[in-house]
Amino acid sequence: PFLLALLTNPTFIEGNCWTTFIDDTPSLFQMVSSQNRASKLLTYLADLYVNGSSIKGQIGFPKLDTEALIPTLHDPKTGIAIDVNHTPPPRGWRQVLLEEGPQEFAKKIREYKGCLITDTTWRDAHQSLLATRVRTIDLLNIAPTTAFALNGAFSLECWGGATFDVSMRFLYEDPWVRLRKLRKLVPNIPFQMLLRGANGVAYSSLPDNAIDQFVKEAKENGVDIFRVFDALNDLEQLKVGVDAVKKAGGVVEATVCYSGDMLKPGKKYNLEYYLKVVDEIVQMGTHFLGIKDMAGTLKPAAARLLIGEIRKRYPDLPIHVHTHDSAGTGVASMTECAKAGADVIDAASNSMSGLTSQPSISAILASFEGSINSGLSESFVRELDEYWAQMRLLYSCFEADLKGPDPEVYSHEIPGGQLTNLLFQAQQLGLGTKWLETKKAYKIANQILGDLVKVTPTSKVVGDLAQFMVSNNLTEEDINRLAGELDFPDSVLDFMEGLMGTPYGGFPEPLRTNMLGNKRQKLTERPGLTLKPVNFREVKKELQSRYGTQIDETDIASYIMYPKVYEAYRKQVEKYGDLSVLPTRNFLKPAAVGEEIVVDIEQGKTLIIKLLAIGEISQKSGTREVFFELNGEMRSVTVEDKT
Ligand code: 3PY
Ligand code: ZN
Repeated sequence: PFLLALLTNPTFIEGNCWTTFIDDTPSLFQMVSSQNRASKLLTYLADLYVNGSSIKGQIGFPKLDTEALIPTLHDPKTGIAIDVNHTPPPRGWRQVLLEEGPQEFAKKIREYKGCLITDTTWRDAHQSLLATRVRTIDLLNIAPTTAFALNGAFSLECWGGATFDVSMRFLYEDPWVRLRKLRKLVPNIPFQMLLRGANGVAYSSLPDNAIDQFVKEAKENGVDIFRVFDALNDLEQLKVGVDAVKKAGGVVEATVCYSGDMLKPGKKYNLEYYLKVVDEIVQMGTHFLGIKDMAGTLKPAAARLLIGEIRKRYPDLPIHVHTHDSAGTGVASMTECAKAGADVIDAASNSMSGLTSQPSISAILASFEGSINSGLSESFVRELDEYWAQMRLLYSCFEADLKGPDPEVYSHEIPGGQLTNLLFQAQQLGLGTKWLETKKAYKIANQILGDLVKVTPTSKVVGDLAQFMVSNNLTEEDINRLAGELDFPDSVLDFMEGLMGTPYGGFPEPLRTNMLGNKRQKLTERPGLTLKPVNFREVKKELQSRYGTQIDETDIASYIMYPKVYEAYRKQVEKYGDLSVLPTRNFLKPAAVGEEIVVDIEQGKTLIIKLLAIGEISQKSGTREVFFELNGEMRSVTVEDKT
């Protein structure tokens, strides 16, 4: 391709060539690189046509068969349309944060007369409803409109949690690029991420310096507010994350995870327990207190009591509450929180709300009406949601297909994100008919493990044990009796070893001793104290030797968090190039012969691709040649037919 670029260059053709021509004509290299990119993209499209989608979890195709329309916002007072692409977004809370720093920002939020909203649509809502599959391109397309419509929001939760590994693992995208690009388009609303304390965004603890480096990069690339939690409310583990955010200069939202219904008699996690954890978090030092109701089991009466008691104890402490609408009580509970003194609550765009996601923003605004200010415009929220209604159709092939609220959540306590995931896995494993059994087993597995606070990664431990019990037909008695013989899932052994910290009330014994046998040790202190610190220089050298010199700090962070996932992601990029530019319909659904696909591979550079024909399978190599028209020129690529 380089030779072709050289031979077709007008200056070269005219013979006006000088000795440094190649060095002085960088466009030659750009041309080669864009031709390479185009070839890789064609390889993906050909592969998709011949072999079908390889995106894990996809069932069927998007129900949206057209390009999504970007809604127009209208000034609520004048009714005049706003040109969001040519008007800078108004000042928001991020300006307060940037100008006055985290401490003053927190103080101003506490002083705000009302209760502000965090919109979770870009993270937890699609994590909970659409298997975290929403792609960067679809967030970027709506980002300028969002910057206007949600200008008064406390934050946009847009990063962390499962979005980090899913984007590399299943969408072949770099999560850091997503963050940077969104940041450019939304300068006015604070960005919020979910950090799993000493586990970073992974499933068990990492060395402390890995958490520090990750958080520093997250802050530098655009995250403002860090909701830091530990899945066991283990404060030593939580502190690792909190300290990392403090060092990076971010806004700390140290969080207590709320598990089950605290008003149930005999509950291990009761009001007294939560107040004690809150006291310790306050001692640790935080800008905001997060309350994380990951399963949606915080009923309105409990919400009133819990937030009311914390407010009485700490009148100046800003409180931010997160919930899921799994049982259908999200709006009522969040309204109670606001009335009891919460400063911020979480909600999602209407079409991305309800069920295992967060409650709907419009429903919250309606229930606040007349008594609580939210800082948001109801008409903007509805206009913005026109986009998400289309996205729900575009990503229909990842719907878990839950039909309604699950009041049983008060009993099984499965977190929102996991509920849809487990249902989906149960279906995939052929346990679909055993879904009810899985839920029952989850409850039993939780009891076997000593009644844990269940959220990533401990919810995965309980879920894995539950699935293990269902697929092997094991009872509680079997688990206890055969603990030394059974081949338990790794996550269960990791938990028992102590790699996720220490549960409140200690580990279940003698089960722990019997399960670990002499296969694994028992950690007696937090994992970070014994894990070997990362040698970043070594990691960088290693990655550069494999992938070239363009490796930067964010690549290093991704690799440390998920080494295997990062390697697989790089392989995909090597084969297909940057797929994040491909419209989602064309990413998930094979093009029809004659269909035109328009791809903006970079600003001002558009590829117009048309699938022309598919060749016969070669009996010798098992491959097919696929013919395209690319910006008017014929191109073909050969791919293996795996069908
Ligand atoms: C995550 O850790 O990804 C969660 O969403 C926990 O609720
Ligand atoms: Zn959540």
